[in-house]
Amino acid sequence: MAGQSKSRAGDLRLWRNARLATMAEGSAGLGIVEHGAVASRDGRIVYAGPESELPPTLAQGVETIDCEGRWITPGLIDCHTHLVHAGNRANEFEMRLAGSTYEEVARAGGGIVSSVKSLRAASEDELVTQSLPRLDALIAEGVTTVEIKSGYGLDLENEKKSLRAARQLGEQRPVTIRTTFLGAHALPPEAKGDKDAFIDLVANEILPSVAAEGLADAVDGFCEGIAFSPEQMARVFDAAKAAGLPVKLHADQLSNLHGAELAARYGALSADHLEYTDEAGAAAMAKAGTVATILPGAYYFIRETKKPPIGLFRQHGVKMAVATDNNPGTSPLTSLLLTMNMAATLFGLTVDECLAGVTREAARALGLLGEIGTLEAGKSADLAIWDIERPAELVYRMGFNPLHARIWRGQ
Ligand code: DI6
Ligand code: FE
Repeated sequence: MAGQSKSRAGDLRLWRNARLATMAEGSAGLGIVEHGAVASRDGRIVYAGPESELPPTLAQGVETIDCEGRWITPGLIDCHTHLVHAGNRANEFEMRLAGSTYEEVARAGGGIVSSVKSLRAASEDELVTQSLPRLDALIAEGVTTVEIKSGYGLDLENEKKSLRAARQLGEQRPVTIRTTFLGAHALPPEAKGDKDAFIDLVANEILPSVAAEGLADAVDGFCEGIAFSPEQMARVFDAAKAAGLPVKLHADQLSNLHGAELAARYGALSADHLEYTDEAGAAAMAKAGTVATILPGAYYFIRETKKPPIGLFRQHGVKMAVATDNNPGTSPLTSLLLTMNMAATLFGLTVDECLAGVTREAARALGLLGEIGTLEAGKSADLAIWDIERPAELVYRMGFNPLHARIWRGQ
């Protein structure tokens, strides 16, 4: 995994006198342990459970941190961001305040394409410099893993530049970065309206080259009227499969093109947004084990009124992740805590669903459930320690950060 070299080996650490929300699968609710302890060795959890049952070998001569009754959750995971971008689109925000819709702005030459212009003009180092404050805002709230998509380069050189900048962010901060190649995000100006030719370029040239250099951990696309059709996305997914990369999809955000079913058909890790997904889509996702990534920041910011079918997801047993979708056009949001509040207030997710959505289910949406997302022996010792009385406070507040400490790979 990228950045593995940052973790230091050898040390045994113990956090005791804590309340744990282990988020372990199969345990009821949040997997709460009232008088708990977590021990880590070489950056991995070796014990998480009742302090009274801590193996004596883990309690002696180790660096011990008294948590004074604070809560420990898994480090938070933002599983859907476009965090590497240049400039901002506050001007389009003003246009929309004056009455234009997101689609109208996009069709008028603004939208994603204007961010493409800015990104192409920026160097890799400038991209890192501009993106670090956004990453730092997430980290300050206990985030230990961030997924970052490309998709503002839209040619070989600039897509690679974005993904390298994302990898660099992971070298500069104590955080795990997962990169996703989003070449099929929008049509660049030089494609002159020919979506099929551009998809050929993405599927046959850019994607294989990005994959060969190991720059992407997954492949994503934007399946939408203003972007690419399900048939076009399927060509990109076939190329991803050939390159051995898992897929995800921006699906059914502004209309129902049956993106959820397409994602499920390809065994996608996740389908994301999903405001317009219908029951057939939810059923297909459940069957395929595709996670529904809920992005309330974009829903809020573009003043969408159609809500994702949370009831159908519950009914069919679709797992739900919650993420910021941090991007300059539809979700300039860098708070995963506020995102949870939005998921609860706007979409009616429960506190337990919100917390699972930024830990266990976000890990699942990245294909990393074996590594992160719960407090269980064997996983990376990524922890967030909170100054709260009950877990609901993490969802309830708006704009307040109760993080006491953040541990990444045991440090
Ligand atoms: N859906 C979104 O909400 C973002 N990308 C996408 O496919 C928007 C990206 C942008 O407007 O810059
Ligand atoms: Fe997105």
